[in-house]
Amino acid sequence: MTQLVLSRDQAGVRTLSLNNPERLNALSGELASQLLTALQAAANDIAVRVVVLTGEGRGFCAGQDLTEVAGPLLQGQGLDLSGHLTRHYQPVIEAIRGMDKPVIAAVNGVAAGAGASLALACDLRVSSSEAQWVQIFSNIALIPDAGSTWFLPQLVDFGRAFELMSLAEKVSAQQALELGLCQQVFSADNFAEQAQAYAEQFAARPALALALTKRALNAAMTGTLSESLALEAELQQQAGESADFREGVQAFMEKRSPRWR
Ligand code: T3D
Repeated sequence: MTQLVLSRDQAGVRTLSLNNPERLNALSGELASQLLTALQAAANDIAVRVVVLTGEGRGFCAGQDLTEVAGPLLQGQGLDLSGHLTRHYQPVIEAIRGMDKPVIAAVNGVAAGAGASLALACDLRVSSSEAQWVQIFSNIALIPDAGSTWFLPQLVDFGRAFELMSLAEKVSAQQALELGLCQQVFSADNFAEQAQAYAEQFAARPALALALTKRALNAAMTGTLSESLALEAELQQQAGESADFREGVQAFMEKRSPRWR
């Protein structure tokens, strides 16, 4: 079986790299399935504190692998796109958002269509200076999927989201930073190293506190203020019962850096 997702561990950071570079890491059903398995393994591995999602070669991900759909489509066969999304994309997006660990998209090259959605689903995004971001779906008369209609308007306003989606405008790394699509832009020359160093900052933080913060932020995106206040109280109780909380307070009192478990 071809390994379509490569995995590498360093300093608590697991880097998952989409590995179909000849097609700019376009998402075949098999690639999506291997990605889901890799995300689940990372979620369940206590040694993994942060996950980085990136791509091999010059692309991050060019969205749906169109060679998979071209045959049946051009022969006039009906395609079960809804089923395809539910089976292949939805579980991946939910695995990223549901994981109790930071997931960082390291967008090394073009992120198009569902590839851009994949990046937007991550908790944080860093971009190579050479990368391009494009909501490319309307170029083939499809609508944005894999969560883009939910994530993008939360980062930019409704009008800008609609504009990017309708015109399939290519967004440079600098524009992505200005729009809030990514948190950092790193030089293409040593992008992987800088992305790793960025991820290690999160790996060095108290893991439970970050996990519960992610849970609270996820809930806040759909809930009311009252629900957020109640959830914060519940999760803060959990954080407050951790050894890391005691260590954090003790370290502060002793004027030293904390040693997180
Ligand atoms: O099935 C469903 O459930 C529907 C779900 C849909 C979700 C979606 O993601 S829809 C959007 C699908 N993606 C696209 O429409 C993007 C198609 N690709 C492009 O428009 C361009 O490749 C890019 C703008 C992304 C990059 O352009 P460029 O000039 O840097 O690269 P290129 O030369 O076009 O691509 C390099 C190779 O990758 C090329 O193969 P070749 O000619 O060297 O053999 C190209 O065909 C291949 N490739 C790029 N994108 C895809 C792809 N092959 C299959 N599927 C792709 N999406």
